[in-house]
Amino acid sequence: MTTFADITGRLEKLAIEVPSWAYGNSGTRFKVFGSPGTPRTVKEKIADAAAVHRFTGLAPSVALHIPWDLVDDYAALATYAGDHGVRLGTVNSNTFQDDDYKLGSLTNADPAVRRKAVQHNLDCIEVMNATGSRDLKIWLADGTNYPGQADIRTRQDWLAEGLAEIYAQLSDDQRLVLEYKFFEPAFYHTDVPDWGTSYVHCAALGDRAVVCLDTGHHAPGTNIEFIVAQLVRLGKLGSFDFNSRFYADDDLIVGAADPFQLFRIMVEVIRGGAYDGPTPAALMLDQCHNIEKKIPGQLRSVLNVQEMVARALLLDVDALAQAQQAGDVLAANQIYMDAFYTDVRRDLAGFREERGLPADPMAAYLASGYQEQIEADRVGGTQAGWN
Ligand code: PSV
Ligand code: MN
Repeated sequence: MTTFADITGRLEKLAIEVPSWAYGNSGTRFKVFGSPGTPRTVKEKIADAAAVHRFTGLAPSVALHIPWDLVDDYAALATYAGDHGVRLGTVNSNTFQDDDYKLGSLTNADPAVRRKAVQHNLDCIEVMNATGSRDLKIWLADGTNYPGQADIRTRQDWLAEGLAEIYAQLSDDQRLVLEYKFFEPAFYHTDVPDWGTSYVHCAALGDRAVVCLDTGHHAPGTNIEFIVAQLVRLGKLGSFDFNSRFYADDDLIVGAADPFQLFRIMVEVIRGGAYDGPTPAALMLDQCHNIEKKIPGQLRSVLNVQEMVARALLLDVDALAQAQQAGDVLAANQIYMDAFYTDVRRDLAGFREERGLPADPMAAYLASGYQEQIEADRVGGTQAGWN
């Protein structure tokens, strides 16, 4: 039997990276609703991310998206983050919003566009050098809408060439993280649609190229924890973009749609040594808060991850291994489900209090006046969003 007291040391190691864009406005293709208090600047986004960390102790770093988070001086931005108790994390390149990229970026048939896309990623590496960030995360919107529109095989070759040029520019302690997504915005084929394609390119690049698994980027019914197990086994699971979905890439609060799936994923992460073992994966969020308040949305997200990590750590792995070895199907399943059904909320409240954090971070945030303050202060200017 594993008790809560047995897991606190491991639970303390939980660190979740929050996305800067979660604090800005986002929406659907139908409407982006603004909301009072939304940051106008990158610094205001970082201040909000720092609030999430202050109330939870769970979110020590913030991912940037370039050019959404363009500033003149990234070293100064890193200092600003440090002064607020957080650091700058993954740098996400963005080759999906410029008109030149309509028919693709790293896979565009026009060599000048391919060059531009490579150069943008090299510029992002310069940002990483200034901020001290380890990871360059690449997600490509590249793909086609109609069969025959492009030579899907040649595009793989262009992709490999472009990635190799970018990879060559990384320093020894930096990583290239390649995200995949099965469709959207392209509707027929996507150039990096699945973990296998991402893996193939990362394997060709080298040890410091790893896969990013965004939980919203699979067809319905996909067994995501199997992909996790496989990538961890191969030493290629670099990071997660956590969110949840009911239908497609919904980018909802992680754990909202299917807490059990989050539990199953975390079991495999821990099992493979990708939580606190030799091959840690970065646990990041990639979410949009279209209708809920953004800071509470992020608080709920990191707390949901903490809750499922605690339950996954409680899994009695020795008893499970015995039942599995004995071929005892139902006993093994019961041991697994017992961990999932363990209510850890009271223990987590005590765990937080012992560490000088509020027992209920959401209630503490709502009572703190921070939300009212930013709503009063942030008047005028242009609210940040996907631009
Ligand atoms: C694409 O859908 C994606 O998951 C990528 O990570 C992007 O960078 C991000 O969303 C933007 O929200
Ligand atoms: Mn993502």
